[in-house]
Formats: sequence, C-alpha cells, structure tokens
Amino acid sequence: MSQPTTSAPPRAAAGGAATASAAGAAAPSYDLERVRADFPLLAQTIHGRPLIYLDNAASSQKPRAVLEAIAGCYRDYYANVGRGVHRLAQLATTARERARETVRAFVGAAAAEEIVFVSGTTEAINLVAHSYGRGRRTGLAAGDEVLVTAMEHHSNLVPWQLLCEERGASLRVVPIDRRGELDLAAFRRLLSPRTRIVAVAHVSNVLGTINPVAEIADLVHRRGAVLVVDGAQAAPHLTVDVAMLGCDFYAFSGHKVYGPSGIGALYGRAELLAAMPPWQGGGGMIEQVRFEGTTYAPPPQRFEAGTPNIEGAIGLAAALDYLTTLGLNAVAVWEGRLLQWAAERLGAIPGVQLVGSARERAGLLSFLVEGVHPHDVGTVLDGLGIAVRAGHHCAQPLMEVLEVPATTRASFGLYNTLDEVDALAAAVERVREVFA
Ligand code: C6P
Repeated sequence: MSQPTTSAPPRAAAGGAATASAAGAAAPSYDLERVRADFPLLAQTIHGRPLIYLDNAASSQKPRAVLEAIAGCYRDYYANVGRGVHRLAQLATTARERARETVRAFVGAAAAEEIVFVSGTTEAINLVAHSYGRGRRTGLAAGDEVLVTAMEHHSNLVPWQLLCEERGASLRVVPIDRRGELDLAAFRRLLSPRTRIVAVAHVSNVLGTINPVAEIADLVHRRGAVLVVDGAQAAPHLTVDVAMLGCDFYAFSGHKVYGPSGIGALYGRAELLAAMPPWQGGGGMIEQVRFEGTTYAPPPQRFEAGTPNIEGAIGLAAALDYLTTLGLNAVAVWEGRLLQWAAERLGAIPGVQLVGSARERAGLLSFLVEGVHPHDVGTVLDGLGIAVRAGHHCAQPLMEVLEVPATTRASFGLYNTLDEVDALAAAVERVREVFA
C-alpha cells in the first residue's frame, strides 16, 4: 500500500477542532507565554538559534513543578518505601502512594490498586504479556490468537510475538486504510472465537490517528477477549478515562506527559490483576517467603518487585497535576490548532507529502520531502534549531505498509507556538532549496 496522504487538514483531538483560522494568538484562557515560562529548557539556543522543540512524541520537556518535585523528594524526604518504620520512610511511602492516587484519577480508574507503577509503556505491555499471557489461569494456549494493528509501535508488537512464539499462538494484524485509519470491517472479520488478546494503540506515533477504543472494546468483549491499550501517545493529548474507554489494560509513559523518564503506569482491571501471577520476584511483592514456597502480595505490589523509582512516581504525579491544572481540554484545543496550522503550512509546500489523514488525530504530523531522505531533512532542521524525529519511529512494519523507509515527524506539545510552526514550514522550504 502506498502511504496515506492528507487531503484535508486534520481535525483536532478531544476538546474539538479549532474552527477559526489557525493564525493568531492562543485562546485567552490559555496563557501560552506563562506556560512556556514554566519550562526552563525551552529558553536555550541551538546552533545559535532559539530552540524549537518539535520532538514531543519521543519525549516532552519538563515544567519547573516536576523538577522541583523530584529535587524536593531527594532534598527533604528521600528514603526507601514500603519497608521502613522511620519517619523518612513513611513520608516517602505516603508520597508515592499519593502519586498512585493521582495516576488513578488521571486515567479514571476505580481504585488505586488498579495502578501498577512500571518503567514506561514498554514495561507495562511486557508485564501484561508475561503475566496475563503466560498465567496459569489466564495464559494463552496453542491455537489461540492475539490481534494487533498495522500501526503498532514495536513495544506493542514484539512482546506479543514473543508470547505467540512460545505458546504456539498466532498473531493477526488489522490493516489500515488509505487515510491511516483502522479498517474496522477487517477488524470485525479478524476477531474470532480464538482471539484472546487485542492490543491497540490509542494514538499512532507515526500517523497521529486516534483509534476508536470504546468501539473496539465493545467488539473485543463480545468475543470474550481482553483489550490492551497502548496509551503512550494519547496520555499527553487526550482526556483518558478507562471506564469510558472500556479497556482492560491501559499503559502510558511519564516522559511523554511532561514527567520524568523511567516511570510509567499500567492500569489493569482489578479482577484481571487479581488473577495474574507475578512476573518478577524480589522484595516488596511477597506476602510470606519460605524455602518451601512463597505467597504473593495482592496487586499492585505483586507486580512491583524491588526498590521502585520513588522520585519518578512523585515527579510523574507533579506532571499530571500540571496537565490537569492547565486543563486537558484547553491543551487539546490549542494542540489541535497547532496541528491544523502545521498541516496547512506544510501541505502547501510543493514536493511535501503529509503522511496520514485520519479524521481524528492528535499531536503529530509525519511528512516526506520529495527526493530528500528524512534523516537529511532532520539534519537541516537541526541546523536551524528545530528538533524533529526522522526515521522509522520504532514502527518498521508500518513503514513497510506505507512503502517508505522512514518519515520526518514534527510532534507538538502544550508549549509550542504558531510562530514555531511557521518557522518549521520555512525550514522545510529551505530543505527543498538546499537539495534542489
Ligand atoms: N515512542 C517515539 O518517538 P517507552 O519507550 O516505553 O516510553 O514508550 C514506547 C512506546 C510505545 N508505544 C508508542 C505508541 C510509542 O510512541 C512509544 C514510544 C517514541 O515515537 C520513542 S520510539
């Protein structure tokens, strides 16, 4: 299949599309200057030019609130958690459990026990594949099927391949259409009585497509399977409500939601987590250990062996508080406007092809410049102070479907400006001149 092309500007994510012209200042309720002032790193220059950071889908920058929360933990109340009776240990444990409650509220889970701290989306999905996928009560058998989509990141693909290989199960792939949307008719056909697990990105990290998770959940549950949602690219842009989405598992990473790296969260439905065995053994995940055998702590501790990323959880909570205070709807409206403006500006440049034209999109824009390899595009943009990502974006099978080796990707965050989008468009025009 050749790459999906953009014929119309994308619609904004949750929160509604920007209806007015994309040019102009942010809505009065959204104080962009103040937001930018919260992120110290943005003030720097790169190669003598003001930094324009458009690689937010890889990792976003951190507001002062997050930096201070991490520093405060180390400075004022750091100790190991869940073990000590002393004052500092209690303070650190309480702060981490408060962070768990913040994550619970952020994703709309019913109970904090449904939130497992992990190192990120990759670990969250591996946890489900190992524990649910190989569990005595829940695990896959020969002949079972796992359904993924053609737009998955390697993190939501390789763990399922490993599981299928080990268990004699089959991996099925839902195709996408020319817009870069899931082919739901094919999805329905591929769901079978043998389907046990369906794993889907909420938002594609290459196409920006927002997948209809609630609709998918309904189909999956009618077949008696479970739905694992990779929320890595959704959590920074959309209001996530696992109850409304109806998913069984939801994974996201801290470093993409303006929080620290090395921390993330897995939401798992309580009765599923309760039925799942540990996937790693060690301190903190046990009830009673004897040489003859061990009994395990209930979730979420059952899945959190060893000393955790304490300051990471606290930093993550600070990031989620920051996002919530700004308001995810306001953020989505602003980012929708950036995306729409970027699609209009880049789409108008001769020789530039936008990749993906899903009707519901969030956060990012992939594109190709005729006759120029994406790595060269990225290098020229870097020389102009603009950070984008160029490559296969850890989605090699999708690149094969699109019949391209790579794309250049501009991904937006809550602090980007329309002027930065204009600078990106001017820089891409410059790329065309350099390689003419
Ligand atoms: N995508 C990107 O530039 P980790 O590395 O575990 O925090 O997230 C993995 C991951 C999983 N799913 C999706 C949809 C993702 O986009 C990512 C990370 C980055 O697109 C780095 S490859």
